[in-house]
Amino acid sequence: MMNLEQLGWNAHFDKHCKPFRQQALVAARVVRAGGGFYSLLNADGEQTATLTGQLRHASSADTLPVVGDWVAIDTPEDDGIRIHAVLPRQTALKRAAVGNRKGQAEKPGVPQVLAANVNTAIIVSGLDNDYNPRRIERFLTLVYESGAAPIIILNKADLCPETKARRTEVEALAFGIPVLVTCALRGEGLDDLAPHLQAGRTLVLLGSSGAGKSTLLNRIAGADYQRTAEVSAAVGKGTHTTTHRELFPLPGGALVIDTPGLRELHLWGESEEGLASTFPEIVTLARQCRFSDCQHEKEPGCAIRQALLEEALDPPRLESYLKQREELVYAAHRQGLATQVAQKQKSKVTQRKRWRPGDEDDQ
Ligand SMILES: Nc1nc2c(ncn2[C@@H]2O[C@H](COP(=O)(O)OP(=O)(O)OP(=O)(O)O)[C@@H](O)[C@H]2O)c(=O)[nH]1
Ligand SMILES: [Mg+2]
Ligand SMILES: [Zn+2]
Repeated sequence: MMNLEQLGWNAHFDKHCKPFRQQALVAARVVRAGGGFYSLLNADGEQTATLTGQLRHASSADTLPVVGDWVAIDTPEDDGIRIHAVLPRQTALKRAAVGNRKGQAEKPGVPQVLAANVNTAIIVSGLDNDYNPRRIERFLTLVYESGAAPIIILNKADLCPETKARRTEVEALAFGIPVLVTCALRGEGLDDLAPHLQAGRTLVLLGSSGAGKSTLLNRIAGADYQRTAEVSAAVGKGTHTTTHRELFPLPGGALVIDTPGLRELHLWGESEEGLASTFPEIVTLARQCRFSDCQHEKEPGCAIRQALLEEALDPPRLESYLKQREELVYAAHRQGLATQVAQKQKSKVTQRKRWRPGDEDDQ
């Protein structure tokens, strides 16, 4: 049986759980969510719970429980265990929501929370056709914005004749965060992960389908926790083998969340801090522009355009920065609209078909 500390519990959650303890509620961690049901772990083992009507109706999609969340639950009664509240998150990985399967319009301004309370996010990139530095930069912004610490894993070293060059290229955009080159299939290159796998630490595996996330999980765990499958030879892409996010307590004590490869990653952010962390050299340059609101287009005294001329800055890197910034500005705009819509709707009592927890997976 695991105690709460082994599941990642700490003083932050303890403090925020106090009012719930007074209502005789106890804490548990969400390990899986889907179809309105939540699998939870605490000292009593694994249990399944649903939301109280109050929580379901009061919450928007981004405040409902997700994998990694700590929740306050009641004791089982005839209708099972119910989740009364989500404890404030220490970190949250969010992306702009994509339209759901039924093709319904996306809800403006509500991000999708991929996972919560993650200490370390492992960005996995295959060194085969999957390799794409621009995509790594997108994941970096997502992770920085979440508050978790990123690590980059370049996997499938066995399939790449130029691992050294690619490592150097990725190190240049990583600005000191760890870059590991691994072969998950043979279990090579994973030693440097050990310091991040301490007991009670939560990690998440992010990356495209087929990059080898589940293979890495199985390697680190030392057992086959997750199914893995060949990358399609025809299109060189993964087949979306993992279909839902799930948290696995490993024998060594760390907690690892495996995720399905994301088809689309549209950025979401409440600030530009994540962006600034991913592109520190561009932020530094921009501070040297003559005008503080320089758009780096035609203004005189633009340090960024000067750096391009001097080949001190790679054009694709700047493009990547500008594209991410545009997405973040758009997300902020939608968030503003959503706030207006929410205020208008408050007066109406519309209970039409609701978003259901679990509808959010890519599969
Ligand atoms: N050659 C080689 N193949 C690998 C390596 N790591 C994983 N693979 C293979 O790549 C394929 C995809 O691996 P998965 O672990 O299922 O990929 P995933 O990232 O979990 O994919 P999704 O669950 O679809 O998101 C499998 O056939 C693995 O055996 C590696 O280091 N080298
Ligand atoms: Mg997988
Ligand atoms: Zn400029």
